[in-house]
Amino acid sequence: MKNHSTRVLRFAQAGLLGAFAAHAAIAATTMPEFAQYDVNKDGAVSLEEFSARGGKEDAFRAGDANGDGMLSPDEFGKAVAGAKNPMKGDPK
Ligand SMILES: [Ca+2]
Ligand SMILES: [Ca+2]
Repeated sequence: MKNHSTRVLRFAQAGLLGAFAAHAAIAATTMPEFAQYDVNKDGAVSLEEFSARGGKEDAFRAGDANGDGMLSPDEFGKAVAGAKNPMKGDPK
């Protein structure tokens, strides 16, 4: 009885870990190193932080959808994706 419930628990944990790892892998590809760019940890990447890591101002402007001069994690992902994609133009 005890053995059985332990095994089920382990299985559940493995499943959770697997799901978490997959999610982390997806997050890593969509927004690489956001935390590394966000030096002051205010949850947004400024142009200074972006260019300090070698980011191009063009990519920063392209990613800054709301034009507040800061990249949110979401905007950061777009800026990096745009920088990696040599094709300019509207992806839609
Ligand atoms: Ca910051
Ligand atoms: Ca912004």
